[in-house]
Amino acid sequence: MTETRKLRIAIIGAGASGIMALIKLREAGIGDVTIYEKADMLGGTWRDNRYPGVTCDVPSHGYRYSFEPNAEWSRVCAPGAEILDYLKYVARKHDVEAAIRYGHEVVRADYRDGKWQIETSKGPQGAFDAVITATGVLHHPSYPDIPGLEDFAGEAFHTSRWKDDVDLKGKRIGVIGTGSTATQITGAVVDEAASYTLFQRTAQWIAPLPQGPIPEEQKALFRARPELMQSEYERISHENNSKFAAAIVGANPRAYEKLVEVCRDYLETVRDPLLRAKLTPDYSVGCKRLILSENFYEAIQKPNAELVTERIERFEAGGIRTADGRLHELDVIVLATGFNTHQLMRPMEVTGRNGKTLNETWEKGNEGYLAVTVPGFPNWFMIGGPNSPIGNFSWLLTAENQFNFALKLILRLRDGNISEIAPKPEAAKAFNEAVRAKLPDTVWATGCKSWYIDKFGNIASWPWTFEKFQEDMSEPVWDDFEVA
Ligand code: N01
Repeated sequence: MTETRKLRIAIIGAGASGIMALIKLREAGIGDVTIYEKADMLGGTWRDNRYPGVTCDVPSHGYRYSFEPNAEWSRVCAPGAEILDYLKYVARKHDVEAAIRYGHEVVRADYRDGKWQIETSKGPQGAFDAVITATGVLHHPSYPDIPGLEDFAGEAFHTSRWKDDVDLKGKRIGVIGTGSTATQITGAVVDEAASYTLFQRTAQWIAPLPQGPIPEEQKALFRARPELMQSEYERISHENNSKFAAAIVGANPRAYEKLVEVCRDYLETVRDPLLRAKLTPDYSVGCKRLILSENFYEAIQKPNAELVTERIERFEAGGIRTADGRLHELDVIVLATGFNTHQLMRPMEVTGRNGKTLNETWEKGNEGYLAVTVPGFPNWFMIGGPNSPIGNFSWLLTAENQFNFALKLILRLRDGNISEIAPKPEAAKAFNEAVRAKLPDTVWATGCKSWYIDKFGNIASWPWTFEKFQEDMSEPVWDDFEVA
């Protein structure tokens, strides 16, 4: 006879994915859920990244939970603070805060006797039937391996550790890096700086981003006719998934050609041929995550701005010394040097069945099964696990798809007379072989250094179309799982 068990579930992380997971678990009738969050506020990446100019580069009406439309977005692409407010609003509406334990960093998770024993920075938290990790991908700041930072006499900080008390007005500002973060900062601060120096190691492809305020009439229309807002959500998701995502994995060559053309045309708007040459990448469009910007080229052409491509040798008390011997005198240094993307939920110590740790399992690169589960780690479900679709499209949509897949497995635990479920090692092996076989078709494998590929050559992202991802997430292949 089938019995319904009362499950106790831990979610790790109160960012966009963790909030969504809690809401959906409750909807499914699973109420004994705790979210452990190491910070003292929810919001994840949108809490941590509050640098000037922080904006989502996915259009606002496509960057929201499927179940929480929002007619009030102020701009075509929402500023980070507005997304954080949206997450807070959704959390309030669904009474999420009551389930969050702030200031609890999960340090250990041990699978013993069919349960996960969770320990946080505040001590043991007891046994859980299942764990959902919602710890984000772009989370651990990466600091440059350049000597002398401690010698610098001014202010220096990473973009995700922004110092709000540092006034940038009239300062000599240096920014290291030319990723999405640095380009957004450039547009936002160049005008108030006495001088603005951008240190570029690798040029980036940039596509122009349609931006601007959403007119009041459109907001009113969306309030009055939510079905139109829904169509807009579906249109943006479709555009991103069938065109952009497909172009990157080699499934839509026409969309890819168009993307290349748009980027080249945008680069042509740089007037000075020398500067244009410096800004011209020597690899394929999309190999590194594409940058979308409304104003980067315009900003870097301002008279007080300089693009430095000489290699940085070291930091000194007065600024940054480049390999040509020049000292770039600075008051503030911003490290827009990205994130350790392959670390995922670690340094948390996770020990699965038979005492094998996640660190041991992932010694030669992160691998799972369909990005959500890992063999040997029963009842452990990842939102944002290895090979999740990560790119220029809505993370919220990816997270919801992954959670819906995990929920089907969790419901089996609840209703299926079983106490553990994990992917079969051979199923995971086949999945990872397929990932490796598909990688050469993608633009990420065309020869560039990017955070998509780890030091072993493994791809962190999903190498197929987003449609295939949605299809794979729609129903588990039950034969690929072992149960106890
Ligand atoms: O980081 P990055 P990011 N010396 O890793 C350079 C998301 N995001 O924070 O290319 C000199 O892209 C490095 O140079 P190189 C988005 O997914 C989203 O900008 O390695 N330079 C590179 O230029 C994005 O992809 C939004 O040669 C050094 C830069 O630092 C991801 O976050 C907005 C260096 C790092 O670029 C990360 O973006 C912002 C060194 N030692 C971010 N070390 C949205 O709009 C590193 N660099 C949604």
